[in-house]
Amino acid sequence: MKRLKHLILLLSILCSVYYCKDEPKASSNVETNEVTTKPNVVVIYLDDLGYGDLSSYGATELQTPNIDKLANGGVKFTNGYASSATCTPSRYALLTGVYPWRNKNAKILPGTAPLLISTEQQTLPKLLKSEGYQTAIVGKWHLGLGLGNVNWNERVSPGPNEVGFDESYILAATQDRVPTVYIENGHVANLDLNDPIEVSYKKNFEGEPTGKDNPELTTMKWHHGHNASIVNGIPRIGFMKGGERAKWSDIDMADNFLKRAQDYVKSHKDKPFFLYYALQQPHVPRTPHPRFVGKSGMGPRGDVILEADWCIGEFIKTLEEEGILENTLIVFSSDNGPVLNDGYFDDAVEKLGDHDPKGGLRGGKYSLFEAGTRVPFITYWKGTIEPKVSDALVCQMDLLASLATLVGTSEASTDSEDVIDAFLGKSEKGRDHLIIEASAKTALRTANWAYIPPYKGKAINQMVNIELGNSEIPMLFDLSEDLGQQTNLAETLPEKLAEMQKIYTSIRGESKVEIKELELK
Ligand code: NG6
Ligand code: CA
Repeated sequence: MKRLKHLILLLSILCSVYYCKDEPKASSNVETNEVTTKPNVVVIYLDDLGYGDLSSYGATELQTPNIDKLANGGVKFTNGYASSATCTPSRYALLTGVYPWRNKNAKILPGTAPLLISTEQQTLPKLLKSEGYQTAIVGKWHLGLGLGNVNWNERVSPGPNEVGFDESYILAATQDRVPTVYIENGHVANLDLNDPIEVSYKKNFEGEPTGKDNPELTTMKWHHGHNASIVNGIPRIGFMKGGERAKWSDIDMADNFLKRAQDYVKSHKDKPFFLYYALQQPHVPRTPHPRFVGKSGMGPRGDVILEADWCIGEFIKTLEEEGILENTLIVFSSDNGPVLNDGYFDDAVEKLGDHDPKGGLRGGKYSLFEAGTRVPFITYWKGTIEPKVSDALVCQMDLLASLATLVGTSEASTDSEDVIDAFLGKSEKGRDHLIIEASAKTALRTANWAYIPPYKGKAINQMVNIELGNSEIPMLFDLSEDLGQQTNLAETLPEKLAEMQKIYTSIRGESKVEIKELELK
């Protein structure tokens, strides 16, 4: 009998060894014997993509098959949020897990702003690095660089490499702001030191043409703002001189970032990595590569969305070819909601046709209404996440605490909430509430309700033609019945209003927000 037991034990050991050997490994960096796995993590982040801009989120006039594959093969969130209705604060929250309104400087930054994240602060890349990850950013940064008065001809620091990224290849601020050069690990890429770069947001450099004074030199026309230095025929925000060799080519930007992201994956696949792939589309200036020009029939805004979709398809192909798609958690989202005319005449309004970038929501970029912050939000992990649509309330800020749990550690010192089960599609439970932000003004979102406190200021910003969410009276909306926020229930439901105000004040405090008009100039 004892012998038989031994034989069975031996057989089962042999079997399991054989099984392990033959089972296809998802990737060389999977540690099969660990309870917590350490998948690669890729955050694919678009700039100004609206809730309704993808065919998987209801668009009928634009087809985005590659992003749709993620949405339909992973968790497609319907209540997924950027923390803010503009770029810098959303990216701050994404990387630090901290509400941007806690940092008074977390607003749209000029290209010369100092680094917004303290080098002492916890960040997503730092956290993953401490768990053995390699970390990198490719794409848009817009979180400031240096300590002020940056000399762009020396190493610019602190920057991404000082807050957790081992490697960085970035555009400093936005595609419409100077300096219009790539920065690699703190150094302006391809800079000729005999032609040094100077940058100013205060005054022009003598003899340099501007969009305002030299319209004959521009190929893209400015509508509001964007009338300072001209680079590649496009007038920008801010003044810049020199650095001719280092200037980027706008039409090649998407291909360039894609190649960098692909090369990173290829050269780092043997150990877990975190890659923040921050595409520049469909922010202005919209400069599709000639391959995509005219493809959407919607002008450059539609064309660059198709371009971004193609890039993402190519990027995923690389993960597949390198054999690591099944060991990579992909998070897809956008930093804020959509805008059509954001400062250039580029046919975004004229050629929109029946497309609704807001997907039925109210407002848009810069707005406290839903379209400002509710964005496409997808988690995809082939073979691990089951496809589903989730209504859980989640925010990009929650990645910090959630990924901490995923990789076997914890992070409780920030505003980030652990909703990893929602991200993995195992639970419908997200956050109970979320404070959203637009130009330092804040509002509250709970599972079905939106509360916007009264704010002074214009109801509509005429330049961008977007309702900002300013109103003299409080606003309360039942989103389960009224997604488009058409019926203000503040007066009819005083108890609900009081309940929402109480939650809001408990998080936000009584302090009055300083009311400033949008920095659109
Ligand atoms: C605004 C710009 C807008 C865009 C935005 C930042 C003007 C008139 N408008 O100030 O074009 O650059 O800043 O967008 O200059 S974000 O997505 O990076 O937040
Ligand atoms: Ca943005």
